[in-house]
Amino acid sequence: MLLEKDTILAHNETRMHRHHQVVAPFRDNFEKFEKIIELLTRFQVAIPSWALGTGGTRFGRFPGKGEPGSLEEKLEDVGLLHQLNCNSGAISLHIPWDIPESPDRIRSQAEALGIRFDAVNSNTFQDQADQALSYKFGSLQHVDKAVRQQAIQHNIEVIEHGKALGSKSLTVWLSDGSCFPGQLNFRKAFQRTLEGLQEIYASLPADWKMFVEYKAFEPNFYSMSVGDWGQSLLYAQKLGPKAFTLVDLGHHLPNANIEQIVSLLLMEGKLGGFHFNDSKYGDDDLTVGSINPYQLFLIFHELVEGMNARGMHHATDLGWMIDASHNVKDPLEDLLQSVEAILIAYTQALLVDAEALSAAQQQNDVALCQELLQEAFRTDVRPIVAEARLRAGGALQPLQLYRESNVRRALTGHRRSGKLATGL
Ligand code: LRH
Ligand code: MN
Ligand code: MN
Repeated sequence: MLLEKDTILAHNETRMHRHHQVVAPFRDNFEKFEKIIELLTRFQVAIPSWALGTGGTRFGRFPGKGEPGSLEEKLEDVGLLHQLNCNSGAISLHIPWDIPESPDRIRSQAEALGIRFDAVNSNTFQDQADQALSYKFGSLQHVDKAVRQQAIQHNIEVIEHGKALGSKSLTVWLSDGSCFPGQLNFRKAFQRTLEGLQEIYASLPADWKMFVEYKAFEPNFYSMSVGDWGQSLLYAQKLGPKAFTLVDLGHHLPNANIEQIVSLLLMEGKLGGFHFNDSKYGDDDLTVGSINPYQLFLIFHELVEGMNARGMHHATDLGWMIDASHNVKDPLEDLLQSVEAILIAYTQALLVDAEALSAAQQQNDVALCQELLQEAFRTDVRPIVAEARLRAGGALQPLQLYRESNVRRALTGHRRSGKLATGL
């Protein structure tokens, strides 16, 4: 469901006076302001298809109403988000949850909505109904070659689906690992996994990237075969130039210094992309910026510093995606909040006086270093983010407009199922 253009215009009109007041101080530094607006307009954050419905935990799921039941409906929802904020112009699909019946039709629907297909994700962490062999004891690490072959074949099929839609990357997240000491020979598990990844890598088209996502624990609780950035980097280095490490913010042990990880991966040219979310305890998959916005800012500071140092394009040289789950909020509201949090952190990072910071570092002026970072972090940049949206044709206040327009009620009226096709 898309909104009428006039609805957005009317919404903006009623807020325009106030907006001009709050954005005015930022216009003083005209050049910097315009540069930031341009960067924000280009910055697109992909929405994962599986975040469009209510998630749940292993204890239960409380589905909301009007959630998408088909790939077409998932695209519709991303189209609406993108219409509201002009920064959600991509969707990331998960196979087999999102196998398109007609790739051409899906492609033209996406095109009409201004949405491109981000990374395609494989799934060897669940057994599917028509599957010959089980992944209970792993997929690419499995001791049985036939299971490994099945997982390799699945990933190759995922690449084929991605090709048909115009995706340019494959994300592999493996739940492989062990639950108890002694269950697994770590070295052999690594080698088997590497061999499998190598076969998949060999099937990648020339202009594709492969993202190796790591996770410290869960569903395996003693070891994970891609458990941290070191292991992911090892795989990526051994695989070749098209392989990169993917950082999911929720996949670290508590208090990990993610910004330092980001900086070093960038330095090595091996950072591929992000799964944004927030967490307090583990892989909580909470709304981006809801728990630790300072950490998010520090990560973006390293991204901006490192990407500028390497001459990289902020918008296109890394994969940007949300990977969150919504148990108690309307998923679309939650996603609007997440995208906003990402843009705020990005804008704050763009405000950091990089030259002054570098000089202060050189002088070991620790207090000034902190001042410079916090000066940017404590700036309320929401007017800048809103101005970028306004110029792109979006809403000054996307979440408010979503609510005022009673979108969820309308969707509930014409969608039958409340069950997201994820099999979860
Ligand atoms: C599991 C997970 C992971 C993947 C996604 C498909 O932790 O959330 O982050 O990217 O499932
Ligand atoms: Mn993830
Ligand atoms: Mn996760």
